[in-house]
Amino acid sequence: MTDINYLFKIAVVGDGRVGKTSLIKIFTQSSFEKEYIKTIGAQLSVYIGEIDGEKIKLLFWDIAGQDTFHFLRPNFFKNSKAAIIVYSLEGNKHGKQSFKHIQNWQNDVKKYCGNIPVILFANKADLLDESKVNYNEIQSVINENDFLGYYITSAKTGEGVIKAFSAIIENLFYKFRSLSAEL
Ligand code: G3D
Ligand code: MG
Repeated sequence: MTDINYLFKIAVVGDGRVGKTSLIKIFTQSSFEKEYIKTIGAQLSVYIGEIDGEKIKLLFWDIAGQDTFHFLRPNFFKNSKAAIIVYSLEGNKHGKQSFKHIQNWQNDVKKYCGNIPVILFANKADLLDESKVNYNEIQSVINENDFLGYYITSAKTGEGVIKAFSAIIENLFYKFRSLSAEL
């Protein structure tokens, strides 16, 4: 633990069943489900990696249930340095709803975390023909909310997953490294 140079908490939000837990699992290969799900309705996964020779540790917090979660939001979001909003590209009602709800999730992030970097994952790409992806629609949500960007991912095939997580991690790392250089 003592050799960790940077420690960041990242909140992962989005509607139920859009693939949050599956995506995190691919990236971190680890999770500590049980005790946290029982106590605060969220799952913690840990990732340890290295950028430019510096060791970083990431704590991904991912909502487990949707209903009881309401009361626990402040704790869930507390001290998050970045957020990932996930929605599903599925063409069915569930997918469309999850896109509409991006704004609600972003409102929560703003309310509890202020102006932290947010990135959007458009997941379940394997269920939608690429020609059917409405890039303009995604881009307007990105622009309206000042998100860092979006990544098309599939937790099933692994497409885009590492690249998407790396984007948010690098953003945090370079931001905090330059902050600590100023001290
Ligand atoms: P959540 O954590 O956001 O609630 P989960 O979502 O990660 O639990 O995923 C919900 C379901 O969607 C799971 O199905 C999971 O396997 C599936 N899933 C997640 N990501 C993808 C993806 O990119 N493509 C496809 N096709 N399915 C995905 P099951 O049936 O295993 O419960
Ligand atoms: Mg989950």
